[in-house]
Amino acid sequence: MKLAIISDTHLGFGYGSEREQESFGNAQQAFELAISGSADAILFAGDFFDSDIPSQETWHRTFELLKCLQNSESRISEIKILDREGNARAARQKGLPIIAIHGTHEFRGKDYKNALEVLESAGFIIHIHASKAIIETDGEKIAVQGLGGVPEKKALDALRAWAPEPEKNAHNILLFHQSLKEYLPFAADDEMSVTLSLDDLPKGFDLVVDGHFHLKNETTLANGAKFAIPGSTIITQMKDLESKNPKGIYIYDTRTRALNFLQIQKQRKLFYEKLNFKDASAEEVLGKVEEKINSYVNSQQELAPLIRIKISGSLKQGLEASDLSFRAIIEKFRGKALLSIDDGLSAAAFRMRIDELRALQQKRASVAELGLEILERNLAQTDFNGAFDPRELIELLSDKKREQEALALLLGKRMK
Ligand SMILES: [Mn+2]
Repeated sequence: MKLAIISDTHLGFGYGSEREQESFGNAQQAFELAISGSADAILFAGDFFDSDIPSQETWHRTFELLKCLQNSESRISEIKILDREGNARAARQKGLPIIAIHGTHEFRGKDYKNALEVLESAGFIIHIHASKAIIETDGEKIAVQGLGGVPEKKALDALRAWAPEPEKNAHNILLFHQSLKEYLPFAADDEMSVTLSLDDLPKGFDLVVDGHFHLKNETTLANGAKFAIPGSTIITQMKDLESKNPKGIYIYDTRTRALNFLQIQKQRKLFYEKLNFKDASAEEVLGKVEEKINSYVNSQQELAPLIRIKISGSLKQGLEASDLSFRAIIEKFRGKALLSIDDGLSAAAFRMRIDELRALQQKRASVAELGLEILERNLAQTDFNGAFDPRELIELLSDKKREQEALALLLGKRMK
């Protein structure tokens, strides 16, 4: 049997932004890959939706999207679901079955219905949570057991309480949606509370699938099981690693145990660039940023690329980060690129000033002296050099009545 393995479609991601169609477009392609890859069923590892309470627009588009599965042929006529207590129910779904667990994004408290339970009620998917789905076709028996996403702190307890046993005389697959200690460098922002590691996973499964991580990964576990992270079908975080890992789905063959990764054809590219400056002018920073963006943009791109530029270093003295405006650049590339410019220059300049203050404080100078010393040092590196007496300026500024004179001193000298 061939099974498509898909995860983290995040339907509804970017709602209200230029990217609001993307999660649906990518999920559509992922499902089409499953169909063209002759999958008999789809296994989904959580975060189908981006939000626990999807908008009406998201529901509507989701129903439209899932029609392609409903209209697709399948050899599987019935799937038997067994809950923890062994109670069975027959789950029927028109077309190509999709067996899904919920993710952390759909997680809701036990008294509430999550979005995937709603989708199951509407007949679009089969939702499992701490339960198993048995598929029997052409003499093959596949048991898919799944645990939906729970808060990381509770993951180990939840897994131990559930303690799934592999089904006898079947090909056994386990689905879950959590962080793992071994993959923390790629993890989201929940690293502090991760409780699960690969060693905690139940034994005796042929294939173990984890959602949640948005970068695909596959390995073989110490106990011989295949382990696969399909990754998300959409870029949700503009991290460097996402720029190097195209999105797609797995097709898994239960007879050969081969995992085949198929890329989504039309997907938005992410370019990630770090730029460092030292005592740079505004022109230099803006020029370099524009040059970088230009090198990533071309007219053949069907989807405007995401370009993230992380700027660090220092501006030349006398220039504030607030003097630097990227508005013109963002305007220039509107429609051609989706820009995210992370300006770390201000932080650097600020930190430098704190360091200066600390050094001066150790000299136990008076506040006025500190002010003068900072002013002199900064002026020495600007075009103002020697244009007026800094001490005179500080004295004028320290006397409330003479503020106008201080202003005249500055303006007068500058106008020369
Ligand atoms: Mn996710």
